Amino acid sequence: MRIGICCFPSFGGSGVVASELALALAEGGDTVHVVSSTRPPRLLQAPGVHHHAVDGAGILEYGLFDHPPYTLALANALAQVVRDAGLDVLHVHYAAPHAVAALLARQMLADDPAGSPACPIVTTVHGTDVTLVGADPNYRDIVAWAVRGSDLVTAPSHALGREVAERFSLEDPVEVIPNFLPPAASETSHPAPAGGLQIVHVSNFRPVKRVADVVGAFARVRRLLPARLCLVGDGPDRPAVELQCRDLGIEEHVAFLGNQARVEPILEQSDLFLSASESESFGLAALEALALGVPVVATRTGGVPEVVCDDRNGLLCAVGDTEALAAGCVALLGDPSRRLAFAAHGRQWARSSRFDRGRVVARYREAYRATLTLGGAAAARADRALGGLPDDPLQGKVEA
Ligand code: GMT
Repeated sequence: MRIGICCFPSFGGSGVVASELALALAEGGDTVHVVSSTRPPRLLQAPGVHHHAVDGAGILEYGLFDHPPYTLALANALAQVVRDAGLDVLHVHYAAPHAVAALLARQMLADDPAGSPACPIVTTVHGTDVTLVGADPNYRDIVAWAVRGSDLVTAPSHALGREVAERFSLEDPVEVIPNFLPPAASETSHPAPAGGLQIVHVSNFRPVKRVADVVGAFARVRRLLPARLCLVGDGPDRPAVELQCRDLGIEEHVAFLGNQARVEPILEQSDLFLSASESESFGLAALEALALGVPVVATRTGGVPEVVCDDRNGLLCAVGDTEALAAGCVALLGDPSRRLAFAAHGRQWARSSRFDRGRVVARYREAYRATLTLGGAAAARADRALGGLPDDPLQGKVEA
């Protein structure tokens, strides 16, 4: 098949899932075209994957726009790639702006006098595109339009699948295809032992990750155990978290490692993975930790309980309960035999068929094939959706 993939070039999350999927599909013989603003980090060395960079910023030189209209440049690029590469299917990751741009591209091609065979659109929602962007009144209707107009919607967890179906009143079922374990995530790199007890947290330091709770919980742990905390990733909350560490007097026990192309060597040197997210559709970093035998202490939210088995390979607590997060860390760090049992369970669970790369990629291929027979049904739905969006079922009635 000729498959187009559109994603963010991010170090984690949807960008990683999309990149790893592109690599696996290309490895299996499909022709893969990735469209993103820059080459995603995991595709820097991927000769089998064609990359198309989208640069909407050049237009700023005219002085007309305050911000580059990236979605328009992306729609333009997607239409070109669909037409020139003769794509069979276009798979977009994250609804906004990717699904919106894909629907615009489809409309452009439908009106193209040269004609172009209809290319189905598969949208994978990843979490905040539904829970944050999709809930924002400034974006809700256009995200709903794009999701409803996609030929197939997939979600990495049942929790997010339910939420997107309910929030956007989808007519067709959402297909739940879990994220898979990237091949390198289960390879042991045998780094030098770090010594002592190490807790690791990996995120993009956005408010939804509640990194302040991670640090708050860690400060409580420090009162009882001589542990250190490794913070991997970068984002808007990092300066505040650095300040918080200084205020709490724990800065010498906390390492800020920034974005890392590969987190496995750091995970392997760690005894515990700690996450305090407000919401989390899946939690890929937690899965990667489990695969390397690192138990998880996390908040019970969204799809996390589908990835972390409470009291088997991790401990789950309520969002915002830093005391419980700290107690979970102390319970596992202070009990090596329980920690080892959790580590063994996690390794087996994360490497089970449920998260197996070959199996998950085969499910995506089946999903793509199924959309080939759908024709213009979704396009018609999208046009109808423009005319009358349902009231937001999760937010109450919309004023007439
Ligand atoms: O975690 C983030 O904020 C990044 C975000 C993304 O879209 O890149 O991650 C989301 O997608 C990942 C891959 O499916 C999931 O593992 C994360 O749980 C999900 N994040 C949230 O739902 C907050």
